[in-house]
Amino acid sequence: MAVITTVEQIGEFVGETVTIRGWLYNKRSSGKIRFLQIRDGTGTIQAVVVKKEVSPIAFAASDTLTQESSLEVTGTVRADSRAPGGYELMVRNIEVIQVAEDFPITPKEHGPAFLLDNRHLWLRSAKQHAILRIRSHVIQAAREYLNREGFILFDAPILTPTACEGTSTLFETDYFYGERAYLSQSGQLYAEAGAMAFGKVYTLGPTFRAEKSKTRRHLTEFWMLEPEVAYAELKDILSLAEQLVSHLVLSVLTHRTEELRVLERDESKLKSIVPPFPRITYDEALDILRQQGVSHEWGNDFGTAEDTLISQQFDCPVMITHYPLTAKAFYMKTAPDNPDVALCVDVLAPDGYGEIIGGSQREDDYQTLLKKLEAHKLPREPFEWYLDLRRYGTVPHSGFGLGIERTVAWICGIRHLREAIPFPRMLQRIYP
Ligand code: NSS
Repeated sequence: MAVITTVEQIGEFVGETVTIRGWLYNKRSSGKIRFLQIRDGTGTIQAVVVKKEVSPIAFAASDTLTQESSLEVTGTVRADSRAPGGYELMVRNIEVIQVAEDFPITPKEHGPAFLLDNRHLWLRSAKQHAILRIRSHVIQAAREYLNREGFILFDAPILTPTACEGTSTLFETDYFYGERAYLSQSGQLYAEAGAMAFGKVYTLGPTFRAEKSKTRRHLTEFWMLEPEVAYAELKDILSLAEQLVSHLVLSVLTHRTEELRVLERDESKLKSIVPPFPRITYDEALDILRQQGVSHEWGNDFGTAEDTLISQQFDCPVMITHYPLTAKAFYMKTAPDNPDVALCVDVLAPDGYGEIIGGSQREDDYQTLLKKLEAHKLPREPFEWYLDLRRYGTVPHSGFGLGIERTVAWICGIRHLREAIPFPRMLQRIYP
């Protein structure tokens, strides 16, 4: 019996006979040789089937194999610098598990609607595979960074009695005994309770926005990473944000080079993502827009178009602070030197990618928070527990939310968020 291994590990077995379990990605033939591209989830390798070196049954099998047929291939590992990945498998035997039906996704071009209808199969293609491996790595690197910095993972609930980010994008559902429940827009409010209990916490989970907008930057279900820190002011989370983001980029550059190559990502652009990131205020961002010939009324938040224009002016993520209070959520702390602006930050990824992080210092004074709830026409009762955090040992505290899909899309250099999550949920899509 040959050792069972993976394409990723195959370099450890040069000269030995191993078995790879996978699927046929592609094949071509030349006389008495068949070249099978086998993918096994960890990578792809070329398996060379020479007629006189395998049984007639195995050789015949290599001819019947269709795209995505499942198979186990046993062969000798050969190092070959010309082969993609650096290794080839000289086949001794082929065990066919299933000859697949005609696979709908062929190497030819398909439209996005067709690909999205077949998302469950599209996941197997090289580009999607690379993006989702980078996504997995980004999450792993984020956890690694925050754990190292002494943060505690603090899972927030998904079913909640209140809105965190305004009532216009709430998914509502029936709860028991006539109560309503809402799918969480953000774990933040709960993370604040966590920060008062543990000092430094983070939540990581799915969040929901009933966004009626049909842009390439909006999903109705997306994942957010939300660090929250007690005794931290705005300036403290600005440095946390730039340290975290540059760690994520550096980690992908170091550990996911093959995937970045598949995506043809310009790595030099990622290599220039080093702290400190430029910091500007909302007012300075307005000046940039004005220089670009765009007039934007003071008081309104920036939309996709403004974010794109501003972030095109920078090679590094830019941190925009001090937005008008009117543009932001109820929980943000007012700047001590200007009653009209919030101690908050949006981080925009460069090259027009736009917002990847939103965060702030939180209002920590009981009376002021009460007034802010009223000003935003939010009911007091479901927020009593949140007000308690200001009754029992309140301290300055701050945090932010990093959108996983926005960050992954930017690092991968892909245009649309829908490819940065295994099964995207959008205005007009909930299948598959
Ligand atoms: O609305 S945010 O700007 N901020 C919050 O939710 C805070 N409560 C986070 C916090 O302070 N703990 O969203 C944060 C990020 C934003 O920068 C995007 O990267 C991402 O979440 N985000 C989205 N990604 C995909 N689709 C949609 N619809 C979306 N909305 C926000």
